[in-house]
Amino acid sequence: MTIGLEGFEGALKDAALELKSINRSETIKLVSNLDADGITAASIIVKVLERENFSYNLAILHQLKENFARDLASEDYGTFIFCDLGSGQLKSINKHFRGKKVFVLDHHEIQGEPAQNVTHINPHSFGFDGSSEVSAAGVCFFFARSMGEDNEDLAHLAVIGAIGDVQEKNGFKGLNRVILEIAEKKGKIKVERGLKLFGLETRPLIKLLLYSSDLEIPGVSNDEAGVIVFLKEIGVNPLEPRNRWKSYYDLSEKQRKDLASKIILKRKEASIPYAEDVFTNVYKLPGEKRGQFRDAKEFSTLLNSCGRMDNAGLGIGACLGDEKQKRKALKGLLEYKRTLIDAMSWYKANKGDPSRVTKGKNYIIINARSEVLATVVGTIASMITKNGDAGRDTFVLSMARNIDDTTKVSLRVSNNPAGVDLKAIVSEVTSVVGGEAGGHQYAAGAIIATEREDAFIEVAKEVFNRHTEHNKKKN
Ligand SMILES: [Mn+2]
Repeated sequence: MTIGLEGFEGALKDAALELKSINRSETIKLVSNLDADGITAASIIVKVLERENFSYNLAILHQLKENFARDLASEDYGTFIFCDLGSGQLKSINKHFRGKKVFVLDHHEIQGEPAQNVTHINPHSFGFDGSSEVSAAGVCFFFARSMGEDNEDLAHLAVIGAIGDVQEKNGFKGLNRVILEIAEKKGKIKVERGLKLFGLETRPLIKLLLYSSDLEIPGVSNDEAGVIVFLKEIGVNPLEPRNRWKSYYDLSEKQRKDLASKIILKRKEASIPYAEDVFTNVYKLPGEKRGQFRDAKEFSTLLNSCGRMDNAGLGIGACLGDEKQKRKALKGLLEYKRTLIDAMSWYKANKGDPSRVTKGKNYIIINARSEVLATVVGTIASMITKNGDAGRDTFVLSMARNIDDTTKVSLRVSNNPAGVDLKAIVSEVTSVVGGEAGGHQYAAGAIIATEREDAFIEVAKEVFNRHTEHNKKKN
């Protein structure tokens, strides 16, 4: 295999020829992951299959566990395409999909070797880092492009997917940058600079400033009264004349500039390092009206909510521009937000109960059992890393049960300290207590047997404690 772009493109070309050679009377089974990257990846492939006149059937999974692979293989399809999963499960794919044609388009770490009938496209094979420079949607985009140049109009979906997998860090690198350039060239994405706050399109200004822990505005972030005072200081009424809450884009350009310079001033007064570092890239979809779908970051959040609410199909419809599905997806987002609010209320009500929430020096461990939806425990852990409950560099481990005697475990850490690898930590714990680990450096998780919950917590505590020891030595 040739390393680098040449090798990658060569392999993509071969894979494209292979797909094109399949009989159009066959129905192809498409299997993807339920997060924003998986949904955008699937959307790209759906569009390609439609353009190539294939019929397809879609399945969305959390994770390609061995028994899912076995069940899928028993379905009556001759060709399978896996997106955003599969590279870590080559062994079970080889075993169960003998005699079937399989495509794996993934960016996770590779475990094992593909069998003869498995066309495996993964950037790691060509020297690219799949965790930071291309997502599964990106891999699918490059594949789509080698199927036909007209598919370049799907580039924005790969940008949204990469954002969903946290590969955007004040810009993109590597293959993601190539994708962004194509998206810009095609008029599908326009890059602007905006305040480093989430929800510029849709959040009321008050909430935008209140939940601004990524930006740190002294006296304003996490301080409701502080937000009101601050808005008064800069002469902004948070309400519109029609009594609707104003969002960032309701402000005039002058007001927006004013807001930014006042934020910088507050940060300078509090001697925050890099006080002027308040802007970030905003990726706008120029074809969209103001709102959830115009900002790639907010779009990706919406897709995540579709996946977590068991509505990935709506997300795919939204990606492909179906207005009705977009409206439904927005409704689903409201429902998702309510689910999160309920889950956070559960956490607040139970955080004093040591049988449910354990706090250590550098960790918070939450076992919600069946009291919180398993698909949102990861998001809850992320929220707790930001809501002030977790100090600096604090691990937040959360777990909740699935319906099949398994438990979903999620791990996050506040401030994302360099040198901490959550995927490695989860893998270490599962190697002792069993279960299947997955994820990335700053967002990892596992599926374990429910009866192993306590064992998992005990081993995780040991690993977290070792991290404090390590930090003490370092300082
Ligand atoms: Mn992914």
